[in-house]
Amino acid sequence: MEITAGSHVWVEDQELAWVDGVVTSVNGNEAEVETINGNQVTTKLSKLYPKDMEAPDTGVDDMTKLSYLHEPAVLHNLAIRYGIKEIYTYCGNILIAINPFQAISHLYDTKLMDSYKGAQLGDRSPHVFAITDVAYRAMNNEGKSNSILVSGESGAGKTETTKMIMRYLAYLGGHAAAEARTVERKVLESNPVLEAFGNAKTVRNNNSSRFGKFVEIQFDARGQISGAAIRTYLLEKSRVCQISEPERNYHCFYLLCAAPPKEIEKYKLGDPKSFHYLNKSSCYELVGVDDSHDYLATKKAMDIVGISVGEQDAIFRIVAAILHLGNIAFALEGEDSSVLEDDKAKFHLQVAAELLMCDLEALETALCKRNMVTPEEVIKRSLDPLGAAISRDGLAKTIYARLFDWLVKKINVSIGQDPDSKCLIGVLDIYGFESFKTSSFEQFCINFTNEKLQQHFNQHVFKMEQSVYQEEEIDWSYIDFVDNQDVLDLIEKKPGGIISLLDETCMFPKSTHETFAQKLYQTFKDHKRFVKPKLARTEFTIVHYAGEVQYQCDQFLDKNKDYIVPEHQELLSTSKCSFIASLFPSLNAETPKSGKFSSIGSRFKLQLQQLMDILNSTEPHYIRCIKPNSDLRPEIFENGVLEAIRVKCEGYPTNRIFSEFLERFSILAPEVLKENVEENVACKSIMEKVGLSNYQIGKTKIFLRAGQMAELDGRKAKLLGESAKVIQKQVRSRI
Ligand code: AD9
Ligand code: MG
Repeated sequence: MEITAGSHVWVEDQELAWVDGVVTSVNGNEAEVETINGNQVTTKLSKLYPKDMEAPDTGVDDMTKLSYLHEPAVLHNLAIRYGIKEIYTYCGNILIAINPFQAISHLYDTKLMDSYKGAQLGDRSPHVFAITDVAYRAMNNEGKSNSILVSGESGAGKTETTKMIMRYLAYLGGHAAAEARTVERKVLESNPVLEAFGNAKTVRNNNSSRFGKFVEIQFDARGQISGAAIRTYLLEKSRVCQISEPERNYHCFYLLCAAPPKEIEKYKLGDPKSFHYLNKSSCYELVGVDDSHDYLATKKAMDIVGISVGEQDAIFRIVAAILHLGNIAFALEGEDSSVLEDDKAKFHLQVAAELLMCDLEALETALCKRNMVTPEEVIKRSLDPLGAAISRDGLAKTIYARLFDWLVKKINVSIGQDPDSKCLIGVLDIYGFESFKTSSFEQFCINFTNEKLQQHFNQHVFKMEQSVYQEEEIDWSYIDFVDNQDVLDLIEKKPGGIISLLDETCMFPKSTHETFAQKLYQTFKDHKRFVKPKLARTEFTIVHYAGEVQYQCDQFLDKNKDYIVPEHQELLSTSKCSFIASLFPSLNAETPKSGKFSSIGSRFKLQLQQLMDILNSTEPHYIRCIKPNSDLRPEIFENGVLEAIRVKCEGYPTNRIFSEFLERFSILAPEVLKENVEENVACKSIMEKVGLSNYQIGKTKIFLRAGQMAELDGRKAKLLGESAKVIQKQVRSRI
């Protein structure tokens, strides 16, 4: 569109992201803009976006109704709606949800659920219930599985949204008889249990999910919930032993420290500040969270999902034992051996052994010594204090990870699977894109997941666009498909991708994180998506679809090794507590041999592929969550919403029903209305007169390429301006 003096535009702003204004003059390829907050800005013409002067003040509830589908228009529309507490907006049939960070009254109550039941999408204001209702109805009517994929950056509201979806599904597919309601109650109460053990406060979110979750809710032929399966992905184990300011460890540790006195005594707990695994950050309490209340609530939820009192005792005994393990400090003895540092360390060792119900000396040996197997004999070699501490942390992480897996398995068994169910609705709540000052293997896996989902999303949006075009019988064959396959290849290609190279490095005994980094630099020196930062020796950058993330290789090798120290395995498999022993079943031919390397990265890749296979067999529905800040600009990354819009812009982002188009633009060619031709012919004449091509005429709508709407508006404004001048002239000449 030609931008001239008088054009209404959006211009980038440091503070507000975008501000609107009027162009006062144009000089070559630069323009002067007077913004509504009274500033004069000089900027390149290419940096200006036209503002739609005909957009309604209250915003539109569906982004596809916007005339200009560009970033400022989209964000402005969301901001207007957010201002009037409308947190949901559609972009076609994708739901955008902005985190309100406060309870909005009646937004999720039963009355509202009633009103969405059976309603067509778009009949009522945008809502998570509306999308869920569509999925449920599609499942019932077409007998096909559906899925609802919730995405967005950390803290954007994915988990809360997922819980609302599950509540609404329980409402739709719930049972009338009280005794039959246990299935849906178990499904719902699995959330607080998993959150207690798998969520923690991070920089970005006080209740951040540190695992991915795919809940498959099964329905019977009458559309009632008949079973469910919960799959989880890659729990962040490192958090158990390593937290930094201002984060927290997993909630369960603080809940247990706030338990009633009897429990505190039983588990020999006390002030969380006294535990090494908790006191590396000074954050112990969360605003608005009462840990002692949540302890009891978690136990109640455990009751409901079918975890017995005895199992609960064992679970919390393990949680307490991990805290005590963390306090076992080592000191140097002789040249390179270690001993318990002091009496305090001895006390904690003793308590840990009691709680884990294993032999005290055996525990100490397992922590401080390693067996060296030679052809002749087995020699016990001492570890130095650092080695012993690493061994201790490894033990703590392994126990915790196995406990978490047990919980998931138990919940699945307790809810039960319906083998006859033909249809399911899958709900995906996976960790959002992350980029920290130091991003490690966990972020690498998380961001890999998001790349995978983004590809699925792109394909889906593209397919939906195609189906609209097909319906209108227009030619779409030459529209490019935006793809991120190159990033995925970089990460997962076998052989040759980063995960493959990492596995190779892990298997080669002499390698270090430095040799790994060198291998990456060499292999990918010409890869578009891979960058070696200047002067870097162990860092590498991936250009993700959502932005660049710099990874630190330091711990990639260790974190990729799923490895249990044989001494630890032996110790715990002989625990007198049958619960604990069952977490460490003795080895048989089928389980991987302890002490042998198995790759977390490769297993995760496989799990993701299986997830994608399931998703591909369902009809997907997308919800994109946005974490707002004062200017509604996504914090770290360009948001997925904009990504969706980018996909759309490859095709015909704007379409208008013929009559609407004529109403808006017939002024550009008033003669066509007089000719009494078909509406589509009239639309064509207008486009021809204005000199625009590449648009398409469908059966009921005209489809415009990105920018064409703005061009038409520009012409219209110019025409109106000129006719105003003519009128002024006429008026003046009469005076
Ligand atoms: V992470 O990737 O797991 O770190 P999520 O899951 O996207 O992240 P979460 O759902 O946990 O974010 O939301 C963060 C917080 O925002 C919640 O703890 C609530 O305090 C708040 N929130 C989110 N959605 C809503 C809502 N619909 N209404 C009210 C909300 N508050
Ligand atoms: Mg979450």
